Amino acid sequence: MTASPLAQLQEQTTDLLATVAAWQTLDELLEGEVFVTGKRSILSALQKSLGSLEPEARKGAGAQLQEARRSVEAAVAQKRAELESAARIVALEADRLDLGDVVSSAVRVPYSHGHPGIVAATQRELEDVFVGMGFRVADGPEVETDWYNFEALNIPPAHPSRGMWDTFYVELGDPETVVLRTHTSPTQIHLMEAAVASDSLPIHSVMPGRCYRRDTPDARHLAAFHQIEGLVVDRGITFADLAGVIDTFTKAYFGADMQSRLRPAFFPFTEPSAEFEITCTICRGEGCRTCSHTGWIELGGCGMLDPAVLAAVGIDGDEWSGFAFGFGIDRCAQMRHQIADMRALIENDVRFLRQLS
Ligand code: FA5
Repeated sequence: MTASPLAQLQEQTTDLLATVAAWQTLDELLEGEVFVTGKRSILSALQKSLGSLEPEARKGAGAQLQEARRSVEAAVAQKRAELESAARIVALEADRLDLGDVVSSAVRVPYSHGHPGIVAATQRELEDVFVGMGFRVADGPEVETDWYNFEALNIPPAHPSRGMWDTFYVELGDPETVVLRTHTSPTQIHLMEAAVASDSLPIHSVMPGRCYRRDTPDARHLAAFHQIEGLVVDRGITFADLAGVIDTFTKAYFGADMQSRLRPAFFPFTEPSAEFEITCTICRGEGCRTCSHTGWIELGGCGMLDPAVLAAVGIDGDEWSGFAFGFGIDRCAQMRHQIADMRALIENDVRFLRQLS
């Protein structure tokens, strides 16, 4: 009697199940499947060998073999599900988009700290220079009545000199005309009134601040710009004191080799008056578009206080005299940093701002 081909089915099935349990990847499963349950498997070979058995024995052996195949196929199906799920997790992990990584490694945005704007920084430097020369720093309102901006400065209504300042009006007439100050000179009036009221003359002060004019912006003008006003009221003050202050300031701020000059001019609130110019730093005096090819840049106006202004605030012009000046702060920044076009100061182009940080 021949031995049954299924004599070792139990061990063979255990081996097949161990093989399936050892697969670690889907590739191993796909490669090994054909040897475990496919045509080249021991199970298929046993199936074929059943033909040699007696019909009665074949029936029982067939049922045994069927059972063994079911258990191995179930183990393969479970292994496939496990490995597919693990592969999905690995793929998802690989595809995960970490936005933190993108920002820090791919884009590399540099962090930069802010810094004071060039005009604010210039204002501080100017204040420092004047404080070093014995001046105090004061300020005044940007919205002024017609009285402070014009009348107290010896500019009566409808006076032709009002054309020197193209004004933004906030309110017209009744009860008072209110304007955005066109210059820092009205602060002179506030300071002198306060000194008279508190009996605290003399005055040696500078007053920086923002001014507004209906000027069309160009290489040297903005509609909102900054001035620094200077005011000295004391006994025995002369034009030589004014010229000395301006010369000292020029050398201290722009450098000892810088040229400056005073040219006769007219302002209703000073007499005599002058315009204060320095060599254009863009072309070093050669002439360029910024200085309208003159080689000089006007920084401001100045002069001895007009007796009419002293009288308007109740200061005795026989006892006290004084001078005043007013410079453009943006103009100083422009000349100090050789900025050809003043509009660059307000365009907020970060490439320009970084150069001046
Ligand atoms: C005045 O404003 C007088 N208040 C100056 C003064 C003060 C004279 C005290 C006498 C005594 P002016 O209009 O020239 O003057 O302006 C003075 C300076 O302000 C100019 O030289 C320029 O540097 C600056 N400035 C004037 N307008 C503008 C503008 N639109 N944009 C930028 N800077 C300006």
